[in-house]
Amino acid sequence: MKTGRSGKSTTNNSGWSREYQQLKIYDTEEKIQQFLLVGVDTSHAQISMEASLDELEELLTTAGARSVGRVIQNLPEINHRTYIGTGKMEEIKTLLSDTGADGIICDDELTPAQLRNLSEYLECKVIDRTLLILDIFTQRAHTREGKLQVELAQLTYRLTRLTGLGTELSRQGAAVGTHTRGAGETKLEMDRRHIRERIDQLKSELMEVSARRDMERSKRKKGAYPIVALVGYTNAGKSTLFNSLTGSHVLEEDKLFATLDTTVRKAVLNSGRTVLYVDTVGFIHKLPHQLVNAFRSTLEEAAEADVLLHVVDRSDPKAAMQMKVTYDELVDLGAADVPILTIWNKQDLVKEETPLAVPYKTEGILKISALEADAADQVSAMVDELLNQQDQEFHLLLPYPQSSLIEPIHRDGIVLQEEYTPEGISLIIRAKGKLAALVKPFERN
Ligand SMILES: Nc1nc2c(ncn2[C@@H]2O[C@H](COP(=O)(O)OP(=O)(O)OP(=O)(O)O)[C@@H](O)[C@H]2O)c(=O)[nH]1
Ligand SMILES: [Mg+2]
Repeated sequence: MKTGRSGKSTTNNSGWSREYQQLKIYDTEEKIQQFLLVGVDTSHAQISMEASLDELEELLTTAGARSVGRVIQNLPEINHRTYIGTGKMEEIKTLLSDTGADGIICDDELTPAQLRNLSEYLECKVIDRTLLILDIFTQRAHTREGKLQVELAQLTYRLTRLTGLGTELSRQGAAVGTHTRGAGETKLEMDRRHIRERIDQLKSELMEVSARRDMERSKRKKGAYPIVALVGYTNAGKSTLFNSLTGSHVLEEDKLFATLDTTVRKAVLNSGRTVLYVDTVGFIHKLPHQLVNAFRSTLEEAAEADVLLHVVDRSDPKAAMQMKVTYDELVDLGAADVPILTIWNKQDLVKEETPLAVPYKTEGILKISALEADAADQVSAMVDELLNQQDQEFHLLLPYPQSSLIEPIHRDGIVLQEEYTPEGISLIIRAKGKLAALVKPFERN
C-alpha cells in the first residue's frame, strides 16, 4: 500500500471515487523539486518585486522545495491570457531547460485561463502563490477544524480551476516539495459533483464545529475575563511571546505559518486580574481569499478581543508592509475598533533602527525580544495598565424601578458584589464604555 504525505492510505476506503482520491493523495518522490520564481511588476504593489519574491522563496522553502532562479517582467498590467508577456514565455522555456527546473511559481493567483495557457505552452508544472500557501496550510493543519478549513479552501480553489481544464490540471499538480501526485492523474477525470458534495459536507461540518466554538466563546465572555489576542504577520514571534506570557508550549518555528490553530490560555496579571491570551494564525501579503474565508470564524476571535497585541518583527526590512497588511486584514475582520498595543519584537536582531511609522492608532509601542526572560513581564504590565484604563470600578445604588439595568450589568460588566436592600440594589461592579455611561448616574456618593 502506498502512503501519501498526509499519512493516509491511497486505497479508496472513504467511499469517494478513485478520481477524487487522486485529487488529494500525493505519491512520494525522492527528488526535491525545483522551481523558477516568476513575478510581474506592475509597480502598484505594496512592496518591491524582489521583496515579494524573497517571501515567495521563503514560502517555497517552507513547503520543502527549492528555487533555482527568478524571472521578473515589468508590465503596466498583468497579461490576462498568459500572466507574463509572450516574449518572456520564450525566455522562461529556455531557462527551464537550462536549469532543469520542474516548473514555475507565479507570485500572483492565476486565473484558470492563465494557468491553462501557461502550462500548455511551457509544458511544466505551473503553480501560483495561492496554491503554494494552500499547500503549506495542508501540511500544517493539525486540529479537526484546521483540517476542515484547509480542505475547504483547497477544494474551492480547485473547483474554480476545473472549469474548462482537462489534463492540464494534472500537470499543474498540487504538490511542491519532495512529493508529486501520481502518474495515473494524467488521465484524471475530475469528479466535480463529488467535489461539490464534499464542499457541502465540509461546510456543514464546519458549521457544527463553529457552533461549538461560538458556545465556548460566549462562555468565555460570560466568564468576563478580558480577551487579549496576539495578531501579526507570519513569523513575527506571536507564539514565542504567547508561550512566555502563559507558560505554554505552542509550536514556535522559524517557518511561515507555524500556527494554524487558535489557542487560548488563562494568565494572571500583576494586578491580580485574570486575562485570556489568544494566539492566532499569521497574516501574509496576498493571503489567498479562500483561506481568509475558511479561517474567518477562527480569525473573528480577534475582532472580539478587548485588546490586540500586534506583534511585529522589527528586524525585518519589510516591517512597514507587514504592519499594513496585518492592519488591513484586521479592519476586514471587523476589528478596527479594538485597542491595539504594538509590540516591536526581535529587538536583539535590530542593528540600526530606521524610522518606522505605525499605520493606525496605537495605544502604545513596546520594544522587546520575546526570547528574553523579562519580555513577558513588560508586555503583561502594559496590558494590565491598558485594561485598568479601560474599565472603572463603580459603587452603585440602583433604585428598584431601574432594575432592568441589572441585565446589561451582568452581561457586559463584572459584578463584584450585589445586595438587595430596602433602598434598592446595592452593587460594586467593574465596567467600561457604554455600560459605564449607563450606570454613572446611579453611583453612590
Ligand atoms: N532573535 C529572535 N528571534 C525570535 C524572537 N521572537 C521570536 N523569534 C523566533 O522567530 C521565529 C518565529 O517565531 P514564532 O513565535 O513561531 O512566530 P509566529 O508569529 O507565531 O509565526 P506563525 O505562527 O508562523 O504566524 C522562531 O524561530 C522564534 O524563535 C526574538 O525576539 N528574537
Ligand atoms: Mg505562531
